[in-house]
Amino acid sequence: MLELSPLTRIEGHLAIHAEVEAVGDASGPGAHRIVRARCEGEMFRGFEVLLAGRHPLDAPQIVQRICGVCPVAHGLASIRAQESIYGITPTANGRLLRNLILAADTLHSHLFHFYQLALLDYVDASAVLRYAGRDRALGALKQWLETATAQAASPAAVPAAPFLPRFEGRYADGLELHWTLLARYGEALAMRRTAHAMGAVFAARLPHGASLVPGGCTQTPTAELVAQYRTRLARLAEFIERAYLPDAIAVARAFPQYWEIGGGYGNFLCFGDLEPDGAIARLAAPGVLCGKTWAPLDEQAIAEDVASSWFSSPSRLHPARGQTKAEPRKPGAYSWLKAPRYRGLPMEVGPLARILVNYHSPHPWSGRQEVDRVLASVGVGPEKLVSVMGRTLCRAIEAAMVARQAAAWLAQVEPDAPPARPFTPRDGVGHGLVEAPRGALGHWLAIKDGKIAHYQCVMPTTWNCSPRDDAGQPGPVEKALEGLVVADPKQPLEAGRVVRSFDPCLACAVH
Ligand code: NFE
Ligand code: MG
Repeated sequence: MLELSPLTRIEGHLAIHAEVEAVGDASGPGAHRIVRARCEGEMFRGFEVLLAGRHPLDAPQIVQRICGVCPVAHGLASIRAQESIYGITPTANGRLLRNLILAADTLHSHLFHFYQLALLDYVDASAVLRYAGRDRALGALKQWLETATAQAASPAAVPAAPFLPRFEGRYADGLELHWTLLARYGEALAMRRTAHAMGAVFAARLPHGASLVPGGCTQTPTAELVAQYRTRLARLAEFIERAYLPDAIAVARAFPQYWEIGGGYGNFLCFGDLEPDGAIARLAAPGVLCGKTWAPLDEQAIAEDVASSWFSSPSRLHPARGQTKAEPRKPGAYSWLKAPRYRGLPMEVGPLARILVNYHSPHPWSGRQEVDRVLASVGVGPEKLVSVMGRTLCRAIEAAMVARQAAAWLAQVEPDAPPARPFTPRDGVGHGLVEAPRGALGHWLAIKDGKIAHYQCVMPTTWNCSPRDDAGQPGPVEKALEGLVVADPKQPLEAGRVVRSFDPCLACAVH
């Protein structure tokens, strides 16, 4: 057995259990291959249950508490669901301000994933110790690492996070990468703070914004606020171009074998990042991609299976009819995640899905050249993107695109023009689809007698980390782990790289 439990450096509580078989000496004396993997979401939260009976206008605030990393996406999904019921659309300013708040949230999330969560799968903090003294700027980091190492070596000591302990295994060769990237760990934290401050210019506060409402946004965009956002965005854009994108390319160059690893099904789903509006460009349009076959999105084709999930509610329901009845003793179940499927198929969602769906779409897409340019600089073609490195690099490419698009949206904001339009709440059924940092997110809502009668969410990580469905098909992460060779199942560094390339958030996934 191979166990990653708990899997650290993700959000929420995830355990990976995998059956392995020995593969012989060609891949190393202790090497094993994963035959079958299980992705286990270990916690139940119950947001869908607690929303029932509440006032719909409370929902955007409550659902933002599902997560501290992607709250804006939840707030927007809830608001769009209500707008579809109230028969309203946001004002032009409202739409732009909401895009700008979501852009800030996406940038903080992508930076956080690369520098604080995934990076330590590739760089080795102990390399800095071995070559101590070469760079004065790293003096404080070195001193901290030495203390941490001494503590970790003592049996009584608490292991020192975040750099130690870590799995033994093959990290990047050569010192420069470790050196540069570890030094950026702290700088990226400051950038993440800048992204939050940028979103808060129009959201009043973040992570959980206070200004998102049906009809737009409550914050009137004065010229001064626009300037405040612009200053922070310039700082972030500079960091992404100088550090994030080049660093992601450097990791891709250092680990070329990960273009071949962790692909999974090759099925991708994208909800599209904005409501359609002729005047406002969108970054990613909706669509579905299976292999190289693109198709338009059909929201009615979504259903959630629960054969392997701790729920006694019926299986294969569309979320507009979905139910959440927890059954922790259900035989055969192994996860608190349901298994969302699209026409019965497991689908991957996230930055890679957004980019591939749009790259292969029959409609023109402005990001295509950028993707080709970055891939040419690494020397691989788009067919290699369905891999661990593809996910990692697409997240960085997307961050650069989001920063540029945010500048374009900011330029369209009309200072002092109305950020929202009035509306009258009414009963009905609706849904709101959003592209959250981790992928396609949907909220389905019914309002009766002025109260929430039905609320179902299908989260990005629920798609990616789903367990086996009613037909026995593994979820996308489970599939991506199948066939993976690990040098030592007791130090499953390679499996961590595969799972973290999806940037899982189990807090969202179990909601
Ligand atoms: Ni908790 Fe989230 C994003 C959403 S993941 S981070 O992005 O929705 O399921
Ligand atoms: Mg749900």
